[in-house]
Amino acid sequence: MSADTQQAEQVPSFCALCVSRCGAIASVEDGRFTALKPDPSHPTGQALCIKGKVAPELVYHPDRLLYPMKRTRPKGDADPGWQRISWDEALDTVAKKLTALSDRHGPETVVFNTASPSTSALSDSMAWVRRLRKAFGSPNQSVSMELCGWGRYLANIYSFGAGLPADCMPDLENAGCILFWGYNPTVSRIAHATATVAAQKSGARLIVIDPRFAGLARRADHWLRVRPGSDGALALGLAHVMIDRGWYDESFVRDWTNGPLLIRSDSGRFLRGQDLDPSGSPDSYLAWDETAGRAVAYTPDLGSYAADNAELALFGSFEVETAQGPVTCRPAFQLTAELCGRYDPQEVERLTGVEVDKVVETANMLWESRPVAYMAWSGLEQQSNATQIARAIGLVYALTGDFDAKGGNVLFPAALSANIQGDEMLSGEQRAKTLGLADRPLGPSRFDHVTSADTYRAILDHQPYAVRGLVSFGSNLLVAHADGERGREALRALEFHVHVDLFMNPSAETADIVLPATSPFESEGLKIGFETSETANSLIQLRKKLVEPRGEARSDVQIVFDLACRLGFGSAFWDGDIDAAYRHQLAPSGVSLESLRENPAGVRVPLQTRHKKYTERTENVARGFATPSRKVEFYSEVFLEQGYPPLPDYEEPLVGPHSRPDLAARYPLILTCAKDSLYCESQHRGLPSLRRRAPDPQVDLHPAAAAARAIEAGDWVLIETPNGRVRARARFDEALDPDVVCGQHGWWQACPEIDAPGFAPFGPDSANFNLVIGHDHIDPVSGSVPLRAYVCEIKRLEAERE
Ligand SMILES: Nc1nc2c(c(=O)[nH]1)N[C@H]1C(S)=C(S)[C@@H](COP(=O)(O)OP(=O)(O)OC[C@H]3O[C@@H](n4cnc5c(=O)[nH]c(N)nc54)[C@H](O)[C@@H]3O)O[C@H]1N2
Ligand SMILES: Nc1nc2c(c(=O)[nH]1)N[C@H]1C(S)=C(S)[C@@H](COP(=O)(O)OP(=O)(O)OC[C@H]3O[C@@H](n4cnc5c(=O)[nH]c(N)nc54)[C@H](O)[C@@H]3O)O[C@H]1N2
Ligand code: SF4
Ligand SMILES: [Mo]
Repeated sequence: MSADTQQAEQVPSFCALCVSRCGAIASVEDGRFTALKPDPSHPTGQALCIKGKVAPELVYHPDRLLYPMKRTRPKGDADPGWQRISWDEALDTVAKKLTALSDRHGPETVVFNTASPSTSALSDSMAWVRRLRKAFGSPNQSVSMELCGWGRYLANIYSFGAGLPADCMPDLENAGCILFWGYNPTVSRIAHATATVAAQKSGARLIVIDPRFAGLARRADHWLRVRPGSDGALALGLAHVMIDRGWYDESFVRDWTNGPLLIRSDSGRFLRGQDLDPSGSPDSYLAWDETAGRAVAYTPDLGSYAADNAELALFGSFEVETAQGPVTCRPAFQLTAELCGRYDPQEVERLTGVEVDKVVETANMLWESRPVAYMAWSGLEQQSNATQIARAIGLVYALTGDFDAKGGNVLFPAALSANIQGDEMLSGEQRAKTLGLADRPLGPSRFDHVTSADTYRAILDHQPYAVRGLVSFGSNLLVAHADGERGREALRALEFHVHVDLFMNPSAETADIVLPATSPFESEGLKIGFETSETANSLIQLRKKLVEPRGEARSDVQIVFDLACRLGFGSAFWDGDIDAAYRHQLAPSGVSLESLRENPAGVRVPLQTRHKKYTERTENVARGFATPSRKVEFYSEVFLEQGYPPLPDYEEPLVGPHSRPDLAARYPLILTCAKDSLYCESQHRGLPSLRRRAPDPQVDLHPAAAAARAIEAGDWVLIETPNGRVRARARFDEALDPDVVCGQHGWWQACPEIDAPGFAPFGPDSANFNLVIGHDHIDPVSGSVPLRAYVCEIKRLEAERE
């Protein structure tokens, strides 16, 4: 050990730069943060990625925003004329402008927007930003939910009444079989990758479903190279094999899903007590009792069937005598099985490219190697059929019977804490004004999130009303979301825009006021639970401020509290006293702020996981699931009522080769994308140690596809779609389907230290991937955008310019 290292203070910490939140030890020398290393004693500290290791480069980057600034020239002008101002002036201006918009037009005309906590330290402040927004009275907050969380958290609420797989996390330690579907934790959540490798060492099987042979696919028992966006067909095909061969948990299906409940063939609705007898219950359902040969009632409030020993039919078709005459009814599971029956392995191979044997072997492994723990993410979120893909995978999962079972997907217990999101401050009347609610009533708006497209529409078209203000804590809308040109128009049209960030990104450039945020290493951050396991969730840690903030940067939490006070919400924000707020938040946990400050490695609270909590009874009524039937809902009447398919039927990607044969000749390839291990989304290209390793935006393609286009590895090429063209550098990947190419989004930033260029966010030299994705064909339920399955063509750039 060198003398230097010996002198360095070693501070237990965690890296907050992405969702992994890796436990770490930071070195601080003479008030300077110099290194970050893994802390194997921390539940997420087995390893750090390179971004964490070079975090000091982020902290000391020369382009960091250091002072509040205001624009002095019109929006759209090449030179915004940024002028340094004091925090007092900045906060006063922001408060004055926002109050004026609220008074004149209503608080809903201001949208709050944040970077995703999965790709930034917004996790420190997210709940406080929500509280600020609710105190202000706006129902509108955008955080890329339509691209990054819908399929993980919200879509399966309709099936399971819970966020599956992300709230009910994969219990990797105890899993018999791990299923990663459109998820590559080697890049995106290193704590999951290390836990998976450990689980494999103790015998767990691994199935990876990904168009690329990337990350853990190399260590998988089965890698399924699915055609981008055809995942719904694959899920239904797996479910078909499982049902057909009897590889499913029949008692779970019978007792805990709505599979036995009868559906009227005339209306597609559940048969209800009232249908049999007008004085019967409108709330009770019916199932078919095979022993008695008649319908038997099920009452959700009681969670039970009228006859204890009824043998409930899962299959068949039954004539039921209703008050209006006989009606043919079938159990929901019969309809589910019929849907899946349309996707036999041959059809699945035709649609998805996954061979017949692989489909059968994978279904078998899911059954034989239970318990199954699964995680699905970006590969499935950014699709025009994202909701039904998530529900189709939920269907496969229900067949395993492993929901909330040890080694399955478990709702881990959490330390008690006060809910500080301020829900009580937003009235029902304001909530009803959430953008997007009218068009997609089951979508993100129902759960407190608005999409970027709805935000742009409200700004530009004043639909359903005019949005005039934007408060952004991080985020880079114009690069992270599709339809950047319209986004730019929208941001320029805002009456007032304040952006809080570490860097001046292309979306911040149109702001009126820019405020400098600290990196997580310059500020405290409270984390209650590290999510990935019971042990991880038992840890509460108050990340220490390692070094003083750069310039006049403030933490997001500080800025929220400062703004709240200026806006007159001091009483809801402990009069600006953040410690008092933390004390309030921590009170139910029994852990004091002082003990957290004394123990920077964190304090553990005892937790005891209870499994299969849906079986727990209160006054003899089982808890069940938080759905209308209190069962897992294969068949959703809620969907039916809104005009969506009640079963998770497969729909081709809307801008794919099958649904748009008219485009196929000109755009014969399928474009998807993936994250880079070196960079988070549109960040970090300015860090020399990272940029040196990957200086250019890449597009991966099969050598045969390249040869057919006279493209050599390393050539600059154009990715062209019906919506536009952007540049990237060709990289070969022999494991790809020759019809599939995979790009990267997020390129704009330069790295002058190593002479690596920036890329214009718009125009002919742009490398802004999302410019080539259109916004016309989106998931009808969630508004998700097909960033992962779009027709395209690749051309050599020189050829193009001739
Ligand atoms: N290094 C790094 N880490 C990150 C981030 C980052 O940008 N960089 N971002 C953070 C954020 S915000 C998020 S949301 C998470 C996301 O984490 P992941 O979901 O793991 O991220 P991706 O690499 O975008 O997508 C996962 C996989 O989906 C595959 N895929 C692409 N199209 C399809 C498809 O049609 N079907 C299937 N089945 N798979 C497909 C890709 O090849 C990729 O390997 O990562 C977080 N962590
Ligand atoms: N083609 C394509 N597009 C995608 C994706 C994809 O996989 N492919 N992924 C999508 C996904 S999953 C997501 S989540 C979105 C991400 O989109 P965004 O959430 O907008 O994330 P970034 O593009 O990384 O922009 C983050 C900005 O926040 C700033 N920032 C970082 N940390 C902090 C902080 O602690 N405080 C403050 N105030 N600012 C901070 C950064 O400097 C940066 O300017 O992109 C989506 N777009
Ligand atoms: S994976 Fe990397 S960036 Fe993410 S928390 Fe861990 S060290 Fe930080
Ligand atoms: Mo994300």
